[in-house]
Amino acid sequence: MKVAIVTDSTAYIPAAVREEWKIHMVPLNVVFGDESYREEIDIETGEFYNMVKQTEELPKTSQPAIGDVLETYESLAKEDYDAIVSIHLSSGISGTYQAAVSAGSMVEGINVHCFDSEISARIQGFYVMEAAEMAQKGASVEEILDRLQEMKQTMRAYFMVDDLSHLRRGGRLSGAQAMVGSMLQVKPVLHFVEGKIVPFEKVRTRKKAMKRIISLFEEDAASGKPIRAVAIHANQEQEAITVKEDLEKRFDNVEVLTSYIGPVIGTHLGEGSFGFGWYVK
Ligand code: MYR
Repeated sequence: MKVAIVTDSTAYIPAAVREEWKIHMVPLNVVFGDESYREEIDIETGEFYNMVKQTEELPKTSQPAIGDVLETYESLAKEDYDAIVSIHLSSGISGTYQAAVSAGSMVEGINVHCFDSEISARIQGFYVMEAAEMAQKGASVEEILDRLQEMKQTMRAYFMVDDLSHLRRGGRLSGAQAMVGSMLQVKPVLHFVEGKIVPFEKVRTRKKAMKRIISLFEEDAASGKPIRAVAIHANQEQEAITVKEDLEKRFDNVEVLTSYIGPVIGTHLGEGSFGFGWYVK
């Protein structure tokens, strides 16, 4: 069986890796005024953070048009694929997954199976890479979807933002409306519950929030189980590298990648945010 793997730009899998693993990508858009940029195609991450510093009007984001997703599926239907597995950022924060489901119901000649990662960024990318590796080995759709569900059982992620106003402005912070005013003064540790972003714990400083996130990981790492993790930065690469090196030195059962928060997720989190995600391999 030949299964095509599709994802969206917010998995932040670099172009060279996508090419090597035949991962097809549908971009979300970041919009500055009247200009719309397709993430990972028209705009680089570094360029995005510079633009945010230089413009007064803050950017907005938009999901891919159903027509664009459909075009991707139609071109795969014309190739020799038997089915498509399409993996997307959480349906609780974006309409992208729903757009994929709609496009999947319209395309002719191929079945599309959409997977809601209930997360985003390179943590979503963990699912994409696993699916791509399995697809290259000839796994069936059922085998791939079963494995993705299995991964979800141990997948954990926490993140912090330097300035909560971005998340509040974009309306992506749930379950904390009464707390939001007071939380603007703190650096809350956030996480996803049922696909939505909710506060996990209130912490006073950025340093303490980072420490708390890492301590949550250390609890799992201490089990000795083989763990794959990712440290995700928003324009502060050295911080992610330092976290990776420190953890890999201390835990020999742990592999830590580093990745970035690109324009679309960066619009909602802001520069200086930091995320950490992991699963038991
Ligand atoms: C859209 O316009 O459809 C895109 C909306 C994206 C919302 C992003 C909200 C923040 C996600 C944080 C992920 C953190 C992972 C460590």
